[in-house]
Amino acid sequence: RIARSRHDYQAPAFTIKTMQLSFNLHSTATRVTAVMQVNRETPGAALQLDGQHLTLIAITLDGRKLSAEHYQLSADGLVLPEVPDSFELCIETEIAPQHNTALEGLYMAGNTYCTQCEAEGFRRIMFFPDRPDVLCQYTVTIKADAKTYPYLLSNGNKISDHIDELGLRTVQWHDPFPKPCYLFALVAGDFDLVTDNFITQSGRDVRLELFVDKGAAAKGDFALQALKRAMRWDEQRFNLEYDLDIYMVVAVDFFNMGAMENKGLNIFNSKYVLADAASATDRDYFNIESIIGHEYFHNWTGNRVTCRDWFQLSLKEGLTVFRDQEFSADMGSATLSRIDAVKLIRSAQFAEDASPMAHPIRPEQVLEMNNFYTVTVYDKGAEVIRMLQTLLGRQLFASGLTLYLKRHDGQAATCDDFIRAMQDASGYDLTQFALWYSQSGTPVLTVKQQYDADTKQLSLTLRQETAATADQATKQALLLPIAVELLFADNSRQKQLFCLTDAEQQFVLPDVATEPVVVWLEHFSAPVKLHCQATTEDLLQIAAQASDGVARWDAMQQYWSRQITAVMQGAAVQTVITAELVALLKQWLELPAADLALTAELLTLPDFDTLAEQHDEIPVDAILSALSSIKMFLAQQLREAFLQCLHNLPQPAYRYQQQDVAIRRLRHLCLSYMAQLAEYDVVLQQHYQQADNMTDTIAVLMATQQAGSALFPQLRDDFCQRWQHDALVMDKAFALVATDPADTVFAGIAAMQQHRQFSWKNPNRVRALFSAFSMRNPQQFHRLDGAGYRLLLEAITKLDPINPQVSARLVTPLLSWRRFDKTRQQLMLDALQLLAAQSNLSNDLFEKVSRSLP
Ligand code: B3K
Ligand code: ZN
Repeated sequence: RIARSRHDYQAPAFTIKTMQLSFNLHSTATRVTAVMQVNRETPGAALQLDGQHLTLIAITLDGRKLSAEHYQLSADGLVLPEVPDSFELCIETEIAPQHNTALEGLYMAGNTYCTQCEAEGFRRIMFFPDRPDVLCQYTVTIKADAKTYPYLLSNGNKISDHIDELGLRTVQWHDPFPKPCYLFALVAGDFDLVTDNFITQSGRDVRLELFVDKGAAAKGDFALQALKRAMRWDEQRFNLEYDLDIYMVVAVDFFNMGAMENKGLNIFNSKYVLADAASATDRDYFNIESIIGHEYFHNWTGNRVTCRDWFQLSLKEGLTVFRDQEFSADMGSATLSRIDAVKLIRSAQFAEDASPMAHPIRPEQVLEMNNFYTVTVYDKGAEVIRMLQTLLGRQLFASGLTLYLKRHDGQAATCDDFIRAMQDASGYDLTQFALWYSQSGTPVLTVKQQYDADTKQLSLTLRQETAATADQATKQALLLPIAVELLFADNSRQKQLFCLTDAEQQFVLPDVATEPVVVWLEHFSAPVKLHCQATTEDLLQIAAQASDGVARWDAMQQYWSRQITAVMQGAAVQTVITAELVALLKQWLELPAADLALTAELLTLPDFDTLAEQHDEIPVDAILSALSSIKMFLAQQLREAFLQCLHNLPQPAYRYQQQDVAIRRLRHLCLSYMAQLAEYDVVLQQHYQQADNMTDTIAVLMATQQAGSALFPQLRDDFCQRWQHDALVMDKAFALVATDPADTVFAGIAAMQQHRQFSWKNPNRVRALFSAFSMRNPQQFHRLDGAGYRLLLEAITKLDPINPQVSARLVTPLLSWRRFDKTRQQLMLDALQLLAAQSNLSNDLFEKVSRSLP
């Protein structure tokens, strides 16, 4: 198995300008024909085409049929050693979509044919240079039975559609924009169609079509409205307008990830399209809006300008995540969406940086590209773009983006191209900043402040250090934008942005009348771990007064972390959670801030994963027990305050709307503490029974589950019973079973595997049961008898031959075995070694397992 290196890039030896691709659909014998105009770029080179799981039927070159001695066929492709400089190549293949359980290439999602080609799935459809820097114009013909497949879709504009006397439908599509093959898409099926239109800023009328399962039309409305908001937003914020006359979104039930930005024909996991109040939560609505936005924004950052090679993935993904985050911030609560993003970085991304899979946002070495659609490439990538905007300011940043898109329109570009455009548009020297693309690891930022009352000088000393990571031994100083707010005793405040460029630097502020409390890393201005000397009083003051809601939340996170650490080290809870703190929290609950959701966030303890990242060796049991005793203590101390707060808050009829989301968030926070106390069982039960929307229902279920309440099993069973016919809601039930911290979880998971909605072939189901268990049930996953690890091992073993992309995602928590105590290390290592010993391990799984073994 050969990994590829970023430095080995070579421009394509042949280019292909046009492609006529025809499909004669059949579940086990689909015929695919490609007619390509090929041109030589490198003298003397052989033509190499990627191809996997394909049956080759015929090849013709300039009309002459080639016999076997003219080409070499292998499991990975086709080589034609001697070809002219310019020629027409016609290839016919046969594939079996029905047997394609990897869900890459052309496959069947139930009765629907659909494709997923990114990163390297096109090679499962046709022999082709399956690399993002070969762009061509596609004309696609699809043939299928008209009755069974009323909709035959591909990219671009429909140019013909007819049905012959035998009932065979033939539809042709043409996409005028040259694109790499990873953006090709095809869908055939029967759907409910929801339509709308959008008038662009220049006055063009774009038809919007959303295809959903039969009977689900009403659940598509929110996604369609979100799409229109995204289209408007991109015009207003970045002056980017949609470029085709039609934009289609198809929701399918079998999908490896969230969605895919195929040109003009997005394919979505139905989980991120379908919603109504009864079956979707506030979180689902948020995700739908952000993913609809994300895929739409790719039309410019990804499609019009694509990546030269897959090492550049963050060029489109980091940038597009940043864009979708800005969109979400503008559509709802900027504070809440930023808090969510920061939580993800601090838990999952920091963990990845500390794992054997550590990589820079632009990876250096890849065996299986699908393994690099990571929280580092995506979310740390987005943080890097955000830092750029912070450094340049919104306006120069926008000019840089405009220049980048103009300069590279229609091209396959690199991260360096992006940085160069930003630099040229702004006049900033971004040489040091560019290190963020090549250096992995999480910098630790240590800050000190010193105030001299005589000279009125405030000195701030900043030190950065990045520890070695699995992939990189030595690290350099990065350019860190440090946003700071100074809070003075007289309630005045001052903002400042420092650029830290050295390992250690001192910034001296003159004329500072009194010593301020310093709010560091406002709005999480850089993705670092912060060490600062703030006292607990300082933290509480920041939590009460900082002007940035994220900074207020962050101060409380630091505060809670300290108290949790104290309890872990043996302090009694009642000495750590002081009467003053309880009084303050009471006050917050009695007079919640204008932003109710922020009040809820201030009272939410950091989660297990975030706390884990504060330790080199993760003290599983100590963290869990400190968390639960503090939670119980707070529930007891604030029992009336929670009840009162709950009663004081209105309970508006369900709408997904910012103020209402905030009310629900605070109500649910109260319920999560109240569930700790059996005396409130009646209140919780009532809430469950009266809930007329999924957000409230799930809140009670999660509160009782996490509290280990006796109510939980009965509510969960009721829920499963009620929703047994709805697969997407059953995913929530599967996850509720799998994240139950009780010992009975194993029996529960075993039973759920027999549920008629469960299928090993459906990634949503598998993730709902097994990712939920391994990533959100630390109590049971990390059991000292190893049962949790064994359960995951069995699932991965079963899944790998079916769907390697999903099995490789499942293995992630085991990779970090070095972070645990000796007993757990051994148990996790045993599981990994058993995996490694299996024959026919997929490349996906092999890469991760082999990187993690000693
Ligand atoms: N670009 C796709 C991800 C493809 C993942 C392939 N394993 C979705 C997105 O980021 O928008
Ligand atoms: Zn994306």
